[in-house]
Amino acid sequence: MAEPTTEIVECDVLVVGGGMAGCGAAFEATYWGKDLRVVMVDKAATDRSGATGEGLSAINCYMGMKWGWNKPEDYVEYVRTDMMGIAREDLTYDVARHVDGTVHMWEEWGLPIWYDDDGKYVREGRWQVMIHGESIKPIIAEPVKKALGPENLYQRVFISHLLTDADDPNRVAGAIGFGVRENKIYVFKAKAVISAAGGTTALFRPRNTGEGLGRTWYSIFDTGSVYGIAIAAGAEMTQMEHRFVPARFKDSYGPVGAWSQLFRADLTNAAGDNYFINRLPELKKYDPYGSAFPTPTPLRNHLLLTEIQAGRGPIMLRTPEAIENLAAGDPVKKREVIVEAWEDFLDMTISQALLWASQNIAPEERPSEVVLAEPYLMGSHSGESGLWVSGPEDVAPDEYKWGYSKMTTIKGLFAAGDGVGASPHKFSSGSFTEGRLAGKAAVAYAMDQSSAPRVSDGQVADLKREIWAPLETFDTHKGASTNEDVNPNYLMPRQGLFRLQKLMDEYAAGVSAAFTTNEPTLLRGLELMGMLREDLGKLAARNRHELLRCWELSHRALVGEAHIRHLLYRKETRWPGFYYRSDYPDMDEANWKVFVNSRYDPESGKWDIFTKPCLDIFKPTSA
Ligand code: SFD
Ligand code: AMP
Repeated sequence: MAEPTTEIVECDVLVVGGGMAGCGAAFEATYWGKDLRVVMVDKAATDRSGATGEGLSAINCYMGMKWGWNKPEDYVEYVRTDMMGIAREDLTYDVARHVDGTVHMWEEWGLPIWYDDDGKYVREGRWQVMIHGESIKPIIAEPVKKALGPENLYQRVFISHLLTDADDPNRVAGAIGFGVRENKIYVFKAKAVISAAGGTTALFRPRNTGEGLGRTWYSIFDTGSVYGIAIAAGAEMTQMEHRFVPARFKDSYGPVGAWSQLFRADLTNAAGDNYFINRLPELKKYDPYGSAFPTPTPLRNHLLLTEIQAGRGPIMLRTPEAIENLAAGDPVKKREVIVEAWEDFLDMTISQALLWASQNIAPEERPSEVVLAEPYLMGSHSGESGLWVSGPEDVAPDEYKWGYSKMTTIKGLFAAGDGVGASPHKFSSGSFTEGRLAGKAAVAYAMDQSSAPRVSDGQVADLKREIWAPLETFDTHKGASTNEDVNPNYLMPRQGLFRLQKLMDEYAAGVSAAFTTNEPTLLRGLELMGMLREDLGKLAARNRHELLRCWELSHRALVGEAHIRHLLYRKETRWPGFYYRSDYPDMDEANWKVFVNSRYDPESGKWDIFTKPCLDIFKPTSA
């Protein structure tokens, strides 16, 4: 592979990632920073990149304040309870109080939202509204691209590292990456950087392997970069032990929310019994969360998993009865419900509709199997791993406030969406909203800087060499074996990915370990992770596509290591159904109702893990 050329891009605010949070950040930053240069860089094509690129069927975070449905405080209570008590209330409140404005703006931009006969949005559940959302991403991307201007949007450029100030390693100075379709290294110099590069998919061995590999629930664009680039730069992380294990339709990962809330379908065991209702008393042990309504997500999983472990699976989602109940004997209504059922998947998870078609499953005739998927590390759905950020100045207590809102512990580095930890249940609308808040704060920060950070030529030269190394490794050693995939001198990213996924699955409480681990298992996993990360220095790439895979893998591995270290540190089982510590099987409110935070020191390579208080800001009213 030829030497890459280098393009230097100078800007004030750099947004990394063009998904929900990135689009929100870029839109707001261009509004407030009219005299500034705002640049957005996306590893893919923004029209279809990120988790919403494949479409959505609902907006899962909407208060409905104009109709008096909910107050932001109500959402804080719901989120806190769903997280079994551990969430940053200031961050949740900040999103909740602004999210309706985002949804109304999207509607003006052309997003079709369902209306009922009273002229109100159709609600899926208390916080969710239904949309015809197959095209949600291009609809949102269009005005954002217009606000930015084509000269400020870099697509198909993968960011691999952050740059730091030559005089202050704790101040961000930009980011570096490479064009996946051109032989070019990009050096973005910026006063403020907003990291909005999505969550982590395919960190664990997925349920679908072989011919099904690549069909996952969460977005295949989201390969851990939002955490990987920040950890490597020394940013403080929070709740990296947390993960989201979604209950999903088997094999194609169709989401269950519309079925449980809009269509009100029951889940039953093989005998047709409603195991959920029967097992509810078991959750008392997790009070006050165990008796909350709705039952927190991990506890719903826990009931499903324990029923299967008791030998009473498979668990079936009773679609025929749900459709029959809603139709109440009216054939026209029944047809309407069936159409809505198919649209749910055609809007959001087309492969689930294909699976139904290919397996002759008509939802009005046959129930579908539901399983727990492999874990995902993310901060926007029912997961709360991510960066530790400063809270909003009017709500955050001093413990959670050290500067501009959404700024991480690195000066000038902001985060949003999946990137922000302890701030879950944002979904599409909340991630965009959090991006907007970060965008506005990053503009204020950039304007307050009397001088731009200094990027050292040495740092850039070192990183350029490091980024391109897998291509050189391949060129140097490719003749040593007859099969390019197998070579004593290097490791291909595909093999590395399988090794990482196996390790996480077996040692860090994946599917094959029944989501269970303990200290000796984690310690062995950490040892193996050390060897894997050492070997990643020998990654080889035949082309830029594989180079992308190499850097995605490096980010994933760093996320995996952070996850194992955090799992080790928290000595309790707080989220049964997401993971179990067999050596500490109980929830321990007295000692562990705290955030677990960490910082990797890029100089020494050492990790520091510690706790931060989990403060009640808004009084619980019911949970
Ligand atoms: O049913 C780099 N989500 C749902 N949200 C809803 O509101 N309603 C739903 O119905 C939802 N469901 C759902 C959802 C997602 C998926 C995949 C399915 C179903 C099948 C969740 C939301 O989509 C999610 O919360 C937000 O999109 C999160 O926003 P954000 O911005 O944090 O992540 P992103 O949108 O994936 O964007 C990431 C961007 O980063 C880019 N990127 N760019 C440069 N360099 C790198 N190194 C990069 N790495 C990544 C990506 O290209 C992308 O642009 S349901 O299941 O609940
Ligand atoms: P999902 O389709 O599982 O991603 O869920 C979509 C939305 O519905 C999220 O806000 C979930 O927390 C919520 N949800 C899913 N299942 C249930 C349930 N059984 N009870 C209450 N809320 C649910």
